[in-house]
Amino acid sequence: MAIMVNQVGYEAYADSKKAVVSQPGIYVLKNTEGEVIWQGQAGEGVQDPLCGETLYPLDFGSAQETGMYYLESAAGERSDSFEIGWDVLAEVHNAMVKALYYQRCGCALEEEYAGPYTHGACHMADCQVYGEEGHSFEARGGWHDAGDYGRYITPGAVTVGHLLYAYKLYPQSFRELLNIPESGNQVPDVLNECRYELEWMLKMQRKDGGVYHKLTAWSHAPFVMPEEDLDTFYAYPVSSMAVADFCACMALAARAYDSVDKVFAWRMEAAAKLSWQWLEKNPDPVLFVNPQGSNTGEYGDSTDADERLWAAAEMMLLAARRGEDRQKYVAEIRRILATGLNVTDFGWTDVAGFAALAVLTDFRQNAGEEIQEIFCRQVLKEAQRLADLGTQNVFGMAMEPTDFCWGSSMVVTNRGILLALACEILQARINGMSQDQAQEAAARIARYQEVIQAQTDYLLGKNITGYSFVTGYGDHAYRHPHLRTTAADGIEKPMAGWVSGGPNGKPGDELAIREIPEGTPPMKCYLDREECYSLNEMTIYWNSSAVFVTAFLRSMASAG
Ligand code: 9MR
Ligand code: ZN
Repeated sequence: MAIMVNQVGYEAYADSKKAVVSQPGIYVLKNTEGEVIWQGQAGEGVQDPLCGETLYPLDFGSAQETGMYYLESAAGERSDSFEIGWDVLAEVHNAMVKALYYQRCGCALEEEYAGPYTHGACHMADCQVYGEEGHSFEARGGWHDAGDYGRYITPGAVTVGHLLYAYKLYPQSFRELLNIPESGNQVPDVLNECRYELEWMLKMQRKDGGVYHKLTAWSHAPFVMPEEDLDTFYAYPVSSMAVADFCACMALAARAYDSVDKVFAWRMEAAAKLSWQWLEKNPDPVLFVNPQGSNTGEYGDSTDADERLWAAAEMMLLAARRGEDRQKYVAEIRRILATGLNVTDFGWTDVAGFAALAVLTDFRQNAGEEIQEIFCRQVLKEAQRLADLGTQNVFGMAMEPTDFCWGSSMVVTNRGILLALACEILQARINGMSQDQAQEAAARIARYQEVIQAQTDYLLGKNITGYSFVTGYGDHAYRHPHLRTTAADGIEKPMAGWVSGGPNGKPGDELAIREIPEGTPPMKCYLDREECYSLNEMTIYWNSSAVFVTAFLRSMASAG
């Protein structure tokens, strides 16, 4: 028996509020006093391909009074509690941004901002350039990538990318102060927090514009606090993915910080231009593989075309803003698009979706109509595919069984980003449409929003595991992330706001392989165990992707 709900809550105004239940029949919605507020029948059973069970959808959308509630079956089984309210995602959204603060490296975390999760300044020593004996430099700062203490350029750029595009599109979702050291300086805290990473990224650039792929130890540290990890950190060789992601991210940030801090924006612009020159001089991919025997994250890739596309798109926008010639960037975008590259993903392997975000949210249409159309067609086509996927499982999610991979939570939320982008495109065009077309577009927007909501409901507990995949949010939030600080700090509760990687149909760590029988349906391949890094780690970029989605939903809530 199970009643699966979004354990954080549902927007009061929403006409549809969805749960999934394992038994057919009548359900009631009760408030904290136990009064019945709503009563209704579960829908028809669905043999669900994601979790392998027959389950029933339950929609209690007509319940719109704000308060705390739970659902109850005729047999008396209760769901976790949840809120019906206004802007119900505000807190979890802010916590997911704030969580990045806890990953700050090269400084101490003070009680004033970190509560009990303080630690001393970590990873303060200069790093060695791998393979260049005697060459070391100062590269303090940035965020620890994940449960490990490594810092890597490509995932860092992706994290900042998610956040800056989200901020650009939904600034009203980033108004609250997060109690970080810079809070109250008149700069939105999301920009304050991103700057911590950007300053570090700048240090990772060589004088020739090349950017070191990553800064890690040779092997992952044991489960110790970060200031106890005194291992040598190496700057690993330059990769063209790192250079291009760096270039894109700096160009994007140069625009984003222009009105906030001109000097900082100028530094980033100069850095972006330098890396662009490197890319021009090095047209062939310079891929990255870990040296034999080193076990820290690889973030390998088989192509750098998507990274170069993102760089070209952002350099084009920067040039346009400065009134400089943008033709060479446009030409590069055209060249890469002509290879038939997909432009719908927003992860560290495939960043081409960021180029789509850049180009399609540029209302001056600097890329020109033809390029604009190529991006647009792909994004809308993918959005429709995802919406159709959402009719094929009881959770209403845009997921197929094979999508539950390492870090499946980001597949879930990146699809939310794609759908949000499709909504933007349709919304921007609606005024020029005939009435029929406009009606159809409005229906599609509504449908995409529904799927984005389903992705979010899943993350916050409406899934077969019954866990909310965000620490601290929900009656049954997961509690044991694979995270060195949490493992070592002796505090029982992890800090709030970390998104778990989530179910992984191909478990990749020893414990998960041992405990999860082969053939287990993918959504069930999850354990809330610290050891399970292939199921239950957290990363900066899984958080930032989720932040984009909650920023979108919050903006809907304030518009609705
Ligand atoms: O997020 C990465 C995931 O997509 C890969 O499948 C996995 C194995 O290569 O690596 C993940 O990234 C890890 C990185 O290499 C090191 N820091 C922790 C990351 C999350 O597990
Ligand atoms: Zn550190």
